[in-house]
Amino acid sequence: MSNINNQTQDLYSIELVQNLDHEDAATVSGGAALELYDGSNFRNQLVQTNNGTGNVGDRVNDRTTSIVVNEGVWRFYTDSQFQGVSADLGPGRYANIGLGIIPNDSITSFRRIG
Ligand SMILES: [Ca+2]
Ligand SMILES: [Ca+2]
Repeated sequence: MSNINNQTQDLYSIELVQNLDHEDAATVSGGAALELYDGSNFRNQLVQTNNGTGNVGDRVNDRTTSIVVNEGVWRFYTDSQFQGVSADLGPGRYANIGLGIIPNDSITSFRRIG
């Protein structure tokens, strides 16, 4: 019985996503252009967004350790208002940005550049 119930739920979820407009569907499926995580290997999501910001705010500031770029090229900065050390990342999954990309737990602003 539990297998049947699981299948029913999966089908319902797929139908729900298809009924949403493109932007909402992307949010439901985790498909925003950019995703920031507090932990390495994409643990503890901080933000998923399609927009840059001059200041990520206290909840997110200096916490990012891993990043998923689903779309575009983004520039990340250690200081607010696009100042400080920066690094550019195109589409890909970056499991630990502290390993040669930009210092761990430093990102304060970011914007899409391509
Ligand atoms: Ca972190
Ligand atoms: Ca910072």
